[in-house]
Amino acid sequence: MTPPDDSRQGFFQRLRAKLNPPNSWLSYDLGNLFRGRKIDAEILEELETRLLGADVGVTVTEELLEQLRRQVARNELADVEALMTALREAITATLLPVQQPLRIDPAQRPYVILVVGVNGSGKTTTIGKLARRFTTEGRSVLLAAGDTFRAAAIEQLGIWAQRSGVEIVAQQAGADPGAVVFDALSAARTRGTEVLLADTAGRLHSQSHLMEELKKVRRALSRIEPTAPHEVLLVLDANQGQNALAQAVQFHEAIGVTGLVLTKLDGTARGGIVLAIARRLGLPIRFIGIGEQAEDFGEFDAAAFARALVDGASPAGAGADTPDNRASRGSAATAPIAPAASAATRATDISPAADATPQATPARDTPSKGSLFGRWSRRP
Ligand SMILES: Nc1nc2c(ncn2[C@@H]2O[C@H](COP(=O)(O)OP(=O)(O)OP(=O)(O)O)[C@@H](O)[C@H]2O)c(=O)[nH]1
Ligand SMILES: [Mg+2]
Repeated sequence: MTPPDDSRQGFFQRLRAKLNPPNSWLSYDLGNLFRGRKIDAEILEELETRLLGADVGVTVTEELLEQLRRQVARNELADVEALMTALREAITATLLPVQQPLRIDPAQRPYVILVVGVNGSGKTTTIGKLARRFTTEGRSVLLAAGDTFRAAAIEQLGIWAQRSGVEIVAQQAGADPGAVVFDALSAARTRGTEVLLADTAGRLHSQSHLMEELKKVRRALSRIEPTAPHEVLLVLDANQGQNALAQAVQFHEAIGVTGLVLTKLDGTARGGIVLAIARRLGLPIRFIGIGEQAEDFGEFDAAAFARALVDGASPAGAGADTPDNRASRGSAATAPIAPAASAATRATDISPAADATPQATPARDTPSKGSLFGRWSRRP
């Protein structure tokens, strides 16, 4: 297994390489094509198209464009480079309010984190990554196998538990998830565990009976500890674009979300959805996932994210990948990255260990991305 990359710098370099590979969809060629030109309507229009294509959404795109137009009118932006800097700053400003890291309150022991989301969004993987993160920080961790529905879910969580040397509380498949988390919280209390991470089965936000079940899980926790869960972490797959936004709205309405994790930002052309989510919901974005391994995970940082989005990978960033990293991610450091496995195509029943190589799936983003690039490359 690759050792965890706890260097913050290393994570952000990989974020740049993965979120927005060298031929980035947002700023690709913008500098070269319009080099030396004054900012005009055509350039702004192209930028608008790209922002919308990246799922930034109409509202935020208009806000960003309006601000840039005002700066152009004030003659503050001399060239495309200045425009890119201004865009980066405007994106950072949009994201800053939701840059609120998760802080484990030592007064709450165990600090209970309930992890929810639709099928395949990355809940169990996120729990594995969090378990690694917390144990690396020296905290004691217990996992609750609250997904009693999907075949092999308990085993999958068990493998992650093993990797971090933490224990897991589980019952047989089909058991009442409320009973599992109840037992797990009791055990964590008895043992004096610092963090309890509770997995749940994936469910569609539109399935009201399953949302009711989630409320029951929540109530089971608060029967033991009225303040629990202390964090309800909603895991969203960034590839889902605007649909992730709809999920967030409905999960939040149903059970009250306190933090978000955006996964699969590696290789998605829809990273702009982070802006739409930030602006629309204002919920703290705690972490982002940029791959399947434990180290492909980090705290959300508004400025770093904006830089990754606008600048893409610098040669230094791509070069920072170790041979190990490159091996485990295919040709990530040298070639555009294939879109992450989607819920529909992933092999649900294989363990994360067997699952380490990102799966290339038919690129549902490719047509628009391709045509955008095609349009660019045809220009003089
Ligand atoms: N590329 C990439 N893959 C990820 C990321 N996070 C999770 N995955 C993969 O996405 C797939 C689904 O992850 P899970 O953690 O099983 O998702 P889940 O939400 O627990 O799924 P259900 O329990 O079925 O609802 C697995 O193949 C993971 O390895 C990420 O940040 N990037
Ligand atoms: Mg799961």
